[in-house]
Amino acid sequence: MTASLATLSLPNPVLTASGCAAAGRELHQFFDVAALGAVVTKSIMTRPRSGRATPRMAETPSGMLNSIGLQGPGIDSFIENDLAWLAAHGARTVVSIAGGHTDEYVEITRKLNGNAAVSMLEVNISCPNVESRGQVFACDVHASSRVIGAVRRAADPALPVFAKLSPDVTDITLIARACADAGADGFSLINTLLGMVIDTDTMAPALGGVTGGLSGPAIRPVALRCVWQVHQKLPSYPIIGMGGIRCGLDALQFILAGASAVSVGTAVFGDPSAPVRVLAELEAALDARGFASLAGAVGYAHRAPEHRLGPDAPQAAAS
Ligand code: RRO
Repeated sequence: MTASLATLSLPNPVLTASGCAAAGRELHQFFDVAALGAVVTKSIMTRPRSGRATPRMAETPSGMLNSIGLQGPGIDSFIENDLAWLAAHGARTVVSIAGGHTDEYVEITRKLNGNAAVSMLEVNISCPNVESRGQVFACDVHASSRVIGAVRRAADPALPVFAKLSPDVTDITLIARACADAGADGFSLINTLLGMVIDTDTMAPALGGVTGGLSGPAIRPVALRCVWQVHQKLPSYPIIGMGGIRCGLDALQFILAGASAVSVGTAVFGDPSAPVRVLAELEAALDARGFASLAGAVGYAHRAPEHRLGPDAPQAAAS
């Protein structure tokens, strides 16, 4: 079940999704956070931030809308309290970083350099809940390239830098290509889709922030399509796939589409143990299909029919 993410090797491919489990403490009541491939922390900015107006969450069919607005303690407190707690509990940590402008990403990156508790940087250039759509860097090739290039140059060379992209674009592969050219080592796909709900009693938007990010099973086909397209265009770049994963077979779809690992997010709100359950179910599903290793299944669905093997010849499928 070893997962390869550029220079980072994880013991298994199931991670939390940024924003759904803060820095892992709450989940640790339900399972050992060190059992996961890694914990992906809530996107952090330079200074403490209170976030958007309430209400911040709304239910939708098969999904959830959030409008948190990057609430967080700021990078210094995060390093001192959250990162230290994760390291003390043996968790591998992917730190999600966010910024209002390129310099803020660079400042955060420099503060994390040299910290042995950090396994990877996930550069969140796709938060939908910002004041201006112009700040959704991942909706523009030049802005994406600028941020990812600056972080890549500022970060420890050994630290993998993954770009977290938005599905709210016409062609996600153009953004992925720009990030790859700027030095991204891989991709986290996908962030939430921008949506909204109107409360028919108050006849006003249900969220204080009016619009919010849609997550959960409703977005799984969109997320899977993004992983498929990016893997097809950039097959040598590792992908962490996410979007509505609730069980091992959901995770398997992402692996077959080209993801080398998966993040479990919204599912933890209803089932806090979902990440470890998904891991066990994924392992069983790979085994049942005869894959000798996770790596043999990554991108398997892209194989031409003549190279695809039926369940009668499973061991060959894993090679
Ligand atoms: O904090 C948020 O409101 C938020 C973030 Br940073 C993000 O990347 N995606 C999302 O749905 N919400």
